[in-house]
Amino acid sequence: STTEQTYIMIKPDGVQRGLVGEIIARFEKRGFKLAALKMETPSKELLEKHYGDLADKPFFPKLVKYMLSGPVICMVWEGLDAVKTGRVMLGATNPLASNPGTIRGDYALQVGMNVCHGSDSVENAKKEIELWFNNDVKQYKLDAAQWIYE
Ligand code: YYY
Ligand code: MG
Repeated sequence: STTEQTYIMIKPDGVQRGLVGEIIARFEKRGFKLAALKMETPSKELLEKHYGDLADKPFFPKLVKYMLSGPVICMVWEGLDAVKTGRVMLGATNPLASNPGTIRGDYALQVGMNVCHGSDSVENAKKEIELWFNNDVKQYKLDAAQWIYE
């Protein structure tokens, strides 16, 4: 649906490497509507909740440490098939397998520093938007929508 929302986060390496504008621009230019945006220095507890499904993985402690290494940019993007399309725009989890033209395929080399996060299902997007934004997302009409949706 055209009101589907996804949670997209620029990780600490993306912020440090000056990729914030580039990543935002890709979602804007694609036609998605920005519904929420903030910079955050998340707590360990918040990150452990966000990545709760991965708590048993061997890379989990390293992942949390990396995510604590600097501020992140938190966003909600809305539009047609936003969750699936967002994942396609991010590229495969391991940047070595990400296609050129994707964010990870253009800007990253290793899985432990893959620049960005995107929700992997509508259900998880809802959970992540509640976790990171307490559901405080803006509602407004994107005037450009008449030139994006047929
Ligand atoms: O959703 P996505 O970020 O593409 O991958 P997940 O399987 O949810 O893993 C989350 C995060 O964990 C991934 O973006 C990098 C990191 N990670 C890792 O460091 N090493 C792995 N072998 C797998 C994932
Ligand atoms: Mg994931």
